[in-house]
Amino acid sequence: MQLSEEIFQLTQQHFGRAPDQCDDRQLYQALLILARQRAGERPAPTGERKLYYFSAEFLLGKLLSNQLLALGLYQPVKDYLAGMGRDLGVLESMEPEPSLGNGGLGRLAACFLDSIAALGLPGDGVGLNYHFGLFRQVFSRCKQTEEPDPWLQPDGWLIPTRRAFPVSLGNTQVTAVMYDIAIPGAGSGCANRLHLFDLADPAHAPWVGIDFDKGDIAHNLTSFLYPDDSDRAGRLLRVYQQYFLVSAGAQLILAELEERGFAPDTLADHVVIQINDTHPSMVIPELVRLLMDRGLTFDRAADQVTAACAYTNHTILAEALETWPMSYIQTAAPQLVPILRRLDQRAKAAHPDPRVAILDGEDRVHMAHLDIHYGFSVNGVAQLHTDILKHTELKPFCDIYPQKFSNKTNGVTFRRWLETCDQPLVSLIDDCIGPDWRRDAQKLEGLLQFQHDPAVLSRLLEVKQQNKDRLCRLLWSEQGLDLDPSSVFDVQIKRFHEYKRQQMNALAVIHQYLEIKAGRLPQRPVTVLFGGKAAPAYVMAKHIIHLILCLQKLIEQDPQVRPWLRVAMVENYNVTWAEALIPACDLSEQISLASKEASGTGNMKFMANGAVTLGTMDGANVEIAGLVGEENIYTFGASSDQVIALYRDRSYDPRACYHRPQVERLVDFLVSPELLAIGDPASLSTLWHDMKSKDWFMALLDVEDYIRTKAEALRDYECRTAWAEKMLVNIARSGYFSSDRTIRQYNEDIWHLN
Ligand code: Z2T
Repeated sequence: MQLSEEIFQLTQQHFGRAPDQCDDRQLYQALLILARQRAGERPAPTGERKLYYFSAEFLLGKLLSNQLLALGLYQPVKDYLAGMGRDLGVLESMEPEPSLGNGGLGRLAACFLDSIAALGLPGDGVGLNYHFGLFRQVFSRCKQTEEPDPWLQPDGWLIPTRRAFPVSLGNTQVTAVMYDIAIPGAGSGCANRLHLFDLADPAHAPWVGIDFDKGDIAHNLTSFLYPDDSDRAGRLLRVYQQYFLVSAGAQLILAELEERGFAPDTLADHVVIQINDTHPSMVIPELVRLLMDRGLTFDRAADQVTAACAYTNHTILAEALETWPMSYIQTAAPQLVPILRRLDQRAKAAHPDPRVAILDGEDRVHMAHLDIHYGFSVNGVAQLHTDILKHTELKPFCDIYPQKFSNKTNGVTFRRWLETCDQPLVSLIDDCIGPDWRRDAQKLEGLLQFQHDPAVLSRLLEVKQQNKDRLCRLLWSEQGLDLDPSSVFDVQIKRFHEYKRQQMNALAVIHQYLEIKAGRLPQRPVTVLFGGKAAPAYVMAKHIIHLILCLQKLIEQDPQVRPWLRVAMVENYNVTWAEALIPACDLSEQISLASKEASGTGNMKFMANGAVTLGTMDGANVEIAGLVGEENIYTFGASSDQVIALYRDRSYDPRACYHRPQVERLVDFLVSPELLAIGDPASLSTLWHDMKSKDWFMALLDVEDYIRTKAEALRDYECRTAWAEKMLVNIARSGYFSSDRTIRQYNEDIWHLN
């Protein structure tokens, strides 16, 4: 059937009217149903082995464009709508964004599902159907407040299934029911599934703030996503959630294994489980338990599970490493306790070194240790991160199991992060090198032959300007911010965390402010854009947000500074905002303390959209620098080796850095009369004290080099042709960071599917 006919039938059937009589919501709904049907009908990829990607988070973002693109319907639908004077972008704004993740880890899982399907590999996601996604951020009196995010719609993307599994949680029996989201692969003709488990008939409790542990488990189990990024929520409900996820997921694996006609003791031949950080690590003891129920001995069960499970580490931050008191597991999943004790004893018998113990002297379970002993693969997410794991953080394990360790540098799906979010740039790329880069992002290197082509370079600058104009219109209509599209857009968007050092960027803003006050004007106005959420309980991160919102207000009120410097913090930063912000960015801020950002993935998205990076030699920035060369990136700051030595020797001295004259006046501005008149004195002075005396993530160590390097970048920006060359080289070299490449590597080295 013709596309237009099919849409006509759908709107007739659901709304009793022709498409051109439908409002935006009805038309959106018709397209959703069309995509859901088409994707649902696609066959699964075939193969003897199947991947299950276990993750507590899948940060999908809006799905309509993405699904249409994978189904080959994106351009046809756009053309069809254009013929009616309608716009896909407008329809998609009807869609609530499924924010079932915190940040990088959850978004990585979503990019991976997209690539696994596009490569035609048999692999499904396994996660939880949170009824409330990550909280909605609202600013009130220059502070973050949190509101619930009910994202579920009556007739949305979820496909109910007949699968249901019993799960015993402590002394209550509950039923896990399974919902699916179809994940069609672009160009592969098949579709995988994201399985989201939920409680059957929960009587859902209303929003009760952030204290999820109050109230009873059966009501709250799949209500909320824990809002912690690179941080651990040591809460009992989290253990319940994790166990519910892995028990249902493990039962699904064994049911499908049986349906495929394979015996339980061949698990490892037919199944590979990728464990996305330690949140789903209890799948290991749960599978051992279920295999023993099916007649395997403990040792054979443990061997099968070890040969089927692979673990990805996403951070070296100590506060993020999960260790659960055995008493919590005793409460939430007592059936796992004897299994965990036996797994621990078996590991201790082979490896008595207490540094590699699963159970420590305080009867806490070290989840990462469990994964490393009882998995066949351990990977980091960027080369530097993997090196630090092997040589520092996990060295004792690497000495025992050197062959288990490998690097898999993260990647992002270019279908979302270039093809659908930056259409002006896509047209330019297509005009230069044709469409083949869609299949193989490395082909973007073909752009290098235009590095000195004035026509291409000036078109590239025009594309960036168009994207900045579009962002300005959006920020004006959605948030009442009126920005200057001719200013330089300097963008830092990511979760608020001290190690990511938004506070250091704020100090650079203060520097620029004081320069303007002193009559030293920049060559061109600068707009410093921020976006990101702080975990509700992360007090210091909230102080940093407060500082930025105060600076924004201060400058808005200052007619001397406002024409030259603006600060704009986007409210409720999410995937949808990222899709508008990234194409509009000139300077990409990636300024984490070296060694602390495992990889970063925003850095890759910015690069692909023609932003130039201002960053430390941390995470994947190191690989970006290697690909583009030093003339096409601005790096600064202490190296990871230096930082690691400073921590090891406890020799970082924030007071000494503070007393450098240029630094002291920036830090002291936090408690200046101007700022105290705007903000909360208690919040600002707490941050001021912390910066001077603790500064755990060493913002004052790098701040001078940072300010100097940013000034250099802004000077270079004025030579527009030279800057456009940098943009072009960044786009051309970004193909390495396609998640299609990452997934090929996972498959070749770890999964061995097909
Ligand atoms: C997260 O987003 C990341 C690490 C975590 O460690 C937890 C969460 Cl929710 C437990 C991020 C890293 O911070 C980032 O560097 C990395 O790019 C991303 O995971 C994906 O690997």
